[in-house]
Amino acid sequence: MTEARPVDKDQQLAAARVDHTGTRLTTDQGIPVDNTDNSLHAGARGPSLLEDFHLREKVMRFDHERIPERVVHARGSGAHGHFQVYESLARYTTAEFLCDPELRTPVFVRFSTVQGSRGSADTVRDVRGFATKFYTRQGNFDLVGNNMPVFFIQDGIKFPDVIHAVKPEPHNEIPQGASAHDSFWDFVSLQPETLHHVMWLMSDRAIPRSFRTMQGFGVHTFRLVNAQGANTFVKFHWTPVLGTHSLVWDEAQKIAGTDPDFNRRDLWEAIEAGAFPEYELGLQLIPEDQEFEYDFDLLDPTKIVPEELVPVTPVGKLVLDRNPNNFFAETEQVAFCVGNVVPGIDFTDDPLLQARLFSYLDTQLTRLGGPNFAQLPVNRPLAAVHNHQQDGFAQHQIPVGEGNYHPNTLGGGCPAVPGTGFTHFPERVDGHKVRRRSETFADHYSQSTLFWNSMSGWEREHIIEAFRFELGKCNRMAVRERVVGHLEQVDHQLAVAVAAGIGVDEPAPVGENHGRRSRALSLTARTGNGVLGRKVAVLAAPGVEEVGLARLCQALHERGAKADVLAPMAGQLRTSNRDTLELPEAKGLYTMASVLYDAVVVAGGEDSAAMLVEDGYAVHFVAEAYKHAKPIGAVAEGVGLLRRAGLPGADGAPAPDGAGAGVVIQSEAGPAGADFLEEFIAALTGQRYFQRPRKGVVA
Ligand code: HDE
Repeated sequence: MTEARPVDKDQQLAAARVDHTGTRLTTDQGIPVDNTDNSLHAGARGPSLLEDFHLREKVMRFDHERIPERVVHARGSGAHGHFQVYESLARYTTAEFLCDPELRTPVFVRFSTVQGSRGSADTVRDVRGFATKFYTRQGNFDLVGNNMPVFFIQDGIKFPDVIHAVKPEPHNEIPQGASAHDSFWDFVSLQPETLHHVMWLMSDRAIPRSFRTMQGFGVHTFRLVNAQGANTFVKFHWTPVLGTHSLVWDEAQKIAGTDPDFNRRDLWEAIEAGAFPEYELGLQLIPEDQEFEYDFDLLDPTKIVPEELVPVTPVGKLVLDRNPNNFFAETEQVAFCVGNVVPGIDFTDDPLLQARLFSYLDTQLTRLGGPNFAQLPVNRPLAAVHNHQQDGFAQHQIPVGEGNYHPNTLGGGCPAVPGTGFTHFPERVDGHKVRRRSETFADHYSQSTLFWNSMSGWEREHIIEAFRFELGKCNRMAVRERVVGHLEQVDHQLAVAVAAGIGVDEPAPVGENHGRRSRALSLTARTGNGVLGRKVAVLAAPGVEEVGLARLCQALHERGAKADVLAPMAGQLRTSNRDTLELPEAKGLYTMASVLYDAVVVAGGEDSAAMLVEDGYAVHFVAEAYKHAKPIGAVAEGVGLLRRAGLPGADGAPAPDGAGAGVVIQSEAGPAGADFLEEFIAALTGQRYFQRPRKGVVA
């Protein structure tokens, strides 16, 4: 049987595109419209007439533009790309896209936050979704993961509870995009299985710098099944090539105001600029006979498999290289479904996964208005679709023939069921029907402690501050106390530090910390590859020294970083030799903020520096970047701005321990030299400098 199939997803999507360039306006029925600015009236000042079909249709279409937003993960951003496996994984699976290194499988990825509504800010403290649809030749495989490897609950029946608790409260719909409120923490305090995920949520993982610098995890244990029918347990990991990087909390909150689309914009701009986000797919492979080797249950989604026990093997690469043409048609209408697996990939009995297998298919009926959503261009498989499923709202195909049942002779017995195809792994199941949690799921604290132990000093500080912030926004003292009680089970010092910040009595120690760590859990182990895609603000004003400015921009550009010259007047800049510099990005200093950049450099030039030093906005810009531990550079006269901002060491006096970390200064007059450039780029590679003392910074 031969099937006609489009060569690739782009071609399939292109067939659905409509380009209005050079066309004339019509109604939905194709009737040419003569005037779309005035409705049909009885007299120019008279009542509108019911017969105005253009008015009625135009307004009707507008009235129905919205579909229900996703009940979770409503706020999202998508991109197209492709995936390619490095070497055949035929030893483990029959999934063709994992076995043929020549095959480039098209994908669509949607990143999201969980709690907030569609218009909420990107940088809130929340879990991020990382959902990937692989359009494989054997049908669609959806890997619907998150940027944290564990989940709040163990059984899907608790999902409505945890989501009701974290969503805005029902009586006043407050707060938007935030877990810092009573109902969430009340739930956490009563449901200790949430603790491990809550530790991740209070860490900087919950405020990623970019979707490009975020890990992804399949969370559940899945199965890979090979041609012999042998099964291997698997955990899926996405590792960003740029490293895993986060914001700091103060910054994240400010960005929510200055650029609520921060992560979305970053993804869009990177792809438009050709700096395509890349992620390695890694697998943790666990032989079937090792299912019971661990002191946690592989079926428990609140547990990780530490990389020290089972290493993550890189097996392939995902590249995101095309932005959607239309947000609604693609990003909003994409329908992921955990149940979409291809031959060679299968489920386990993880009770969270099992509930998801129901939910994702079900939710699309409300969101996308009926059962034909798989026909939408972004959801359509590349593999040919043939079955007797029919009718329903918005059927776009015209099935022909009479034999719409199986078996049939009227349709020549087609579509045929040859007995090959997806075969469910024949897991042997034996048990009583019980509404009970397995005892192997009972330990909620050991891996919470493992996570805490694995954090560096600054990561721990951030976690403590996050707990203090969140619980500090919680009005009920009893809830705060109960959460501290759980933290005491994780680590005494953590509980004491949190309690001290939220007016709760110091808890008595309840036991020993087991002392185990997993290095891979710390962000310090995930620095990635250099400065690619980093954004640098170069502060300049009229009279800027142009040779050094040009060298700096070029050096950053050559390494794949982006330099924005920010001057008080956008668009043009007079330089020290009275030339006029056209600024390609017409961004003015006052339209931007330090929180939107990864680093700051103050350019040289006497007049330029003199003006910036008198500019409160510029002074704050530098001081704030310092406080957020970002690399800072200054050339010659530009150092004056660092002095005015009170940066330790800028006045030439020795800086206290760590205070000068990531601050690169060229004191000599003249253009930025090679040493300065090299040192600054090295500082940029270092990402953030949390060793700087935090007391006394005024921004
Ligand atoms: Fe989801 N989840 N979820 N979830 N989830 C949805 O499906 C659900 C869970 C995740 O970009 C919904 O199409 C249940 C874990 C992502 O479109 C809904 C349970 C993980 C996305 C749904 C979970 C996720 C969703 C809402 C517990 C990480 C966004 C709209 C049994 C592994 C996909 C939709 C996108 C979306 C249900 C738990 C990730 C309601 C019932 C665990 C990334 O069906």
